[in-house]
Amino acid sequence: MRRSIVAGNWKMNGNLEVNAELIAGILKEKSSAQGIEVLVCPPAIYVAQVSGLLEGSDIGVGAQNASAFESGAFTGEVSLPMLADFAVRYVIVGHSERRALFAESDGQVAEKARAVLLAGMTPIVCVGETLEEREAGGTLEVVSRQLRAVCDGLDADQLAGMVVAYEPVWAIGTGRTATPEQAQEVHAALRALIAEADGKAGLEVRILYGGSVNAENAAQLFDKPDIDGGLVGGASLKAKDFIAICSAAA
Ligand code: G2H
Repeated sequence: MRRSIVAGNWKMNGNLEVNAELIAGILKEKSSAQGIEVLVCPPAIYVAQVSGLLEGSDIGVGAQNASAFESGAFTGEVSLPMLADFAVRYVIVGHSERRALFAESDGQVAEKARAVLLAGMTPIVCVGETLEEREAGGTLEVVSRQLRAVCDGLDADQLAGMVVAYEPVWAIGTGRTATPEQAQEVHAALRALIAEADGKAGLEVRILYGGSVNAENAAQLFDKPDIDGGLVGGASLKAKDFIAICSAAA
């Protein structure tokens, strides 16, 4: 039995006041979403604030990105040990916005995922195809290439311990969601790819769907056998919507 996860990816949104209100709202409503893992991923500068606000709760804190290097001359970067100081346990790696806007390659994403695992944290590895790639029939080839780059060289425990997020680029922030069937097809293929390397890891690894998940479409998506929760952007910025999505995964 895989435990579902719902992770809120705040992207570059929020401020001290808005974050405090959002966390208060989430904590107030959280009792309706039991039995799943819930986490929020604020911008790096607010990780300390949010971590403090969530202290003593069962909601985790994740980072949206991190350096693969431990320390040194990397201006502007945030390291994993720094994030660990603030109780961060999850790190999103390879989000399509990082790949497209900050030119992160499959190789860099793989290095980051490995560094997160070695730091004893959980990487949420994002994969997904563009609209052009989908229309050319290349979806499974693209996501398999992206995931294989990360999986190469990982042992069975590491494969089982990471989290994968399938986020079709054409569905991100567009209001256009993959149908549950489209998502399930890709999730099943991603699970099969991990199962090829290790059967048990294939069964255990959790695969989230991301891309315009909202309170209305979440239940149908999470109902699919290979969808173990969601990585939620826009809808994670409203406590009621976020908790409704969490409840749909519970
Ligand atoms: C996809 C998702 C969160 P949204 O990027 O990672 O964002 O739910 O706004 O499409």
